[in-house]
Amino acid sequence: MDRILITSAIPYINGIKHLGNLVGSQLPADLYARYMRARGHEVLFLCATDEHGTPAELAADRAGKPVAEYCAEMWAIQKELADGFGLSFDKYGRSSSAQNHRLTQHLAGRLAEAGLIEEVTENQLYSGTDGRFLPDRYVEGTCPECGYERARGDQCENCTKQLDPIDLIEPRSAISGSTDLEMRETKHLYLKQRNLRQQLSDWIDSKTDWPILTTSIARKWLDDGDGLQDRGITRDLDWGVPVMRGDKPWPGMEGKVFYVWFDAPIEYIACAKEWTDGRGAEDAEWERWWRTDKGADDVRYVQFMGKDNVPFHTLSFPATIIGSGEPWKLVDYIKSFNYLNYDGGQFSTSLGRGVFMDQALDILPADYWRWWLLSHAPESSDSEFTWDNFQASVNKDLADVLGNFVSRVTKFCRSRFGGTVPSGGTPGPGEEALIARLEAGLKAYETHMEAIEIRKSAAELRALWTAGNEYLQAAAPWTAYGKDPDRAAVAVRLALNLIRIYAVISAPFIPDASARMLDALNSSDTAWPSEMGDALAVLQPGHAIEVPDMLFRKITDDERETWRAQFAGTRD
Ligand code: B3M
Ligand code: ZN
Repeated sequence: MDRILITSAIPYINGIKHLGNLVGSQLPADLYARYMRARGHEVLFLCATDEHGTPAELAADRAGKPVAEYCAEMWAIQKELADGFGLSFDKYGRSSSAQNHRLTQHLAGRLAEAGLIEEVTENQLYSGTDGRFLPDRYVEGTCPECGYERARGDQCENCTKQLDPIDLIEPRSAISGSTDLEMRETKHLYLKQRNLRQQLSDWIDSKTDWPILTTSIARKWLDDGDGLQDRGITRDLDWGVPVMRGDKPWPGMEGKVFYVWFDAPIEYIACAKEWTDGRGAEDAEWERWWRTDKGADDVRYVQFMGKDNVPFHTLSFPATIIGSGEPWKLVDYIKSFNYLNYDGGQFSTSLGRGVFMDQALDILPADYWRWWLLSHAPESSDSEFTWDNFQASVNKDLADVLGNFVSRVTKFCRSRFGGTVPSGGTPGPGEEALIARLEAGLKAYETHMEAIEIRKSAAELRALWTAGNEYLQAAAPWTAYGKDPDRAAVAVRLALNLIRIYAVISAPFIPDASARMLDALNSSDTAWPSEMGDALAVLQPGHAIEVPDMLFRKITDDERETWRAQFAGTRD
């Protein structure tokens, strides 16, 4: 049994996430967590809301609420939606937690002691109209790297380049749109990342098994020359973690807070402490996941994120961890994702374009979305959500293949065998051929799941469902029943057991439907089918089953068109 620590990039607090956000980190992380638990490993799966920085302040402003109140409300909403999608976090924390405040201040203190912090007096954009400094997202303008016109002061969404507001061409205030910006002097702390360049470079080079998407982005910023500049880790903002050197004031830094990208990844660690503190458990319990001097050496740590987050996780956060000189666990594997597009364009939070998590659950159960999103995860390139494709996948994979199998088998069992697993007959060549196919398919599925190859995993799972259907079609127990009831009994017994196997192996993708399948079988046996022959004998003759309500319904053409129109424009 292994121990696996899994974190998903923590979503910004500012509003409900769209399906592109969901498939870019939280959902695949959940798939992996569920799979690893199902295989008997010990898993700690953490996520949280990212509550600091300009996104939170700007959104609270727009909502006309104090930012703390806004964050508390949005946390509850995001948590409820995460539950609605079946995201099985062990803890859904908050980057604004006391735990994260303390740890962020502690790590900053450690970095200062290690000589890795520099105080820099610099010029920052100041808006006379707004009467304040404009850090990060408070400024928008044209990206100096790629020319994208709506680049934000912290990063260009288009080319992923990390930016400073003063890098932007034709900068304007995101609050007022005002362009009468001036430079004013202010003092900030800089993390001397350049001192750690060689260590980071060697570390990235040692990760030969990482996805190319991850390492290519990391190497790009390391090799670019300007990729690993020292970075300002404080801001002139009200909301955030107050700048302190451990638990001591930091002279000259009064009234300033740490930069959101400094404290957000630290929440991965602090969240584990929230997890134990919330239950009154000992620190040792979370430390064995995070501190290599307390057992975390045996942990495999896997992170999930969209490609725009990769520089922060391959360079900035490791710089904090390594620079602290403390024995914190470094990530072992980073699974990153391209973007999911929406029906001929981009999902857009600011424009409200696409389907958002709350809207998705309003129209269909989570499993429909989970299946489509995961089976079309933007792994090797960007992928696109279209209503035609969504309808086709749901109707075919879920309704026609899996749902139909379950319905036919259970109904036939009820009508011909009194709703109990039939006895009699012995397996023949048809059954043997199916078992061989299932064994090979399951092996492939496991290999892909372990490698976090999500589309390939989904394709294998679908192939396993199809194999059962084809067997059933060929065995045709409804025809066999008349002349050879034992033949029919063999097929139905096998097929009922196959439903249990499907429930177990499909649960990481479609947990609700899987639970309903097990319910219908009156079984709570979730043992992984490591030995196919044994797994096909779990439900013994005489065991009573029920016919479940329809597992998956089909999406009609009318619905498809209604939804296409409904989600074409802007939200609300
Ligand atoms: N909140 C960006 C995002 O949601 C950011 C991730 C933080 S991970 C530590 O894409
Ligand atoms: Zn750009």
